[in-house]
Amino acid sequence: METYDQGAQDRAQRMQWWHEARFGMFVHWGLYSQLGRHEWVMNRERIPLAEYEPLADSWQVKDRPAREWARLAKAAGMQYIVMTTKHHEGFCLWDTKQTDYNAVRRGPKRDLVQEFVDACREFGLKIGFYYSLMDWHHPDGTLCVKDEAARYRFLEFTRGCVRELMSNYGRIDILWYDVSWPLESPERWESAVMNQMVRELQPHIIINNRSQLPEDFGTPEEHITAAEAGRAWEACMTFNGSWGYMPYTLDEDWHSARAVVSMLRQCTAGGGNLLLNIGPKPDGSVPEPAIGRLQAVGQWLEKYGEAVYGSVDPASHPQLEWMPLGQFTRKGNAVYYWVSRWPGSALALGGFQSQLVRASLLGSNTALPFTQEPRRIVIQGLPADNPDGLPTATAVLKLEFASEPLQKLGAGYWLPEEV
Ligand code: FHN
Repeated sequence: METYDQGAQDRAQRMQWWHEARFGMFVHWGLYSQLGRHEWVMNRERIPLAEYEPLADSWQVKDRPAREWARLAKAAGMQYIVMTTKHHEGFCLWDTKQTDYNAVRRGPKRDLVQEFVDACREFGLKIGFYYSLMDWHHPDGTLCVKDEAARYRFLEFTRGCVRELMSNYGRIDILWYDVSWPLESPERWESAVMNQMVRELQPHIIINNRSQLPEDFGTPEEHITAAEAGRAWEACMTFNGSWGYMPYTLDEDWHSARAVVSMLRQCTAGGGNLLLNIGPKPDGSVPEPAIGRLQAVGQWLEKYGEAVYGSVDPASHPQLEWMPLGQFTRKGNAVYYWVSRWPGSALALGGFQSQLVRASLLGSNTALPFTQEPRRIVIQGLPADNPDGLPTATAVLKLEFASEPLQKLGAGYWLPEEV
């Protein structure tokens, strides 16, 4: 059955900023952060509700930690933040009338969503709300799958929560649904009705695919896989294997700044976005391993961001080949070669059939001397050492061609079709 796509008409216009933003911060923060054993701890350890609920009163939060996240996101070159307003545990971080199990009535005695929104606006970041449809705390959260009255009550609760989030905090840019267990179809969730309400309340909003409707973008998780041409997508990735705070990790468990740059290249090359997660400590502080890494990524983006931000073209069409010293992204007739293994003062690229007009190192606008034969470009005048130092050690060359760049390198050598 063809699903009515209510956001189709103005999707390109609504999503232009999001595509050009490329890079966002994901924040998983809730009662589970106090236990430090992953955000699924309640489920995986089958913690009795009587033992888990008191976490709502013991949760102590420092003064406005969201300003720390926003400042770091800005420094990292991130353009938007998506924060958990309610995760599977069912605890609401905002001033909701749907349940007393919330951060204003219990523990922090503050509207943590309001603080998050204020911080994003202070630092000029777009605002995303994560909302878990699955709810382990609500009495109808499981019953809804086999009891029609329970499903009605649970959908009233769900729509009530989403309506509050879309009505009480000003302009919200992204709605990031998650885990639509246990109802098995968008019809049973009545997702189209709910998302129509969302779009009426927030006409410019961008909605992900996890209310069981495709909506505006796909969400590959913990892997970077480009969607089919024309479909927006955002890879969401943990920093250390856990979305929620997890102190039981080694430094080696955290993706390096160099790995994050590589993720950015994969996302950019496929025309997608990267949503990289931090799991703040219970008081809201950012785990130390994330801070240095994100600052290094931000310094890299200050120098090489031209290859990442803005409108990009898939590096897979027309064909650009895999190369041993680096990998490509593309904007029209310009190709960006992200060199992660520096060759020294000269660099050769085989197989380009388009006329190279200019070669330069991003970060210095100096044209580099080059030669181009039918199958081979050699760029000279490069620094002996990688101009991008540790920890990212990934410099970017910009190659401007006279026409759409086309590279062809068969498995053979000097084959006729390469001439
Ligand atoms: O179960 C959740 C998980 O805890 C986390 O929130 C991720 C983030 O995309 N989503 C679900 C797993 O797909």
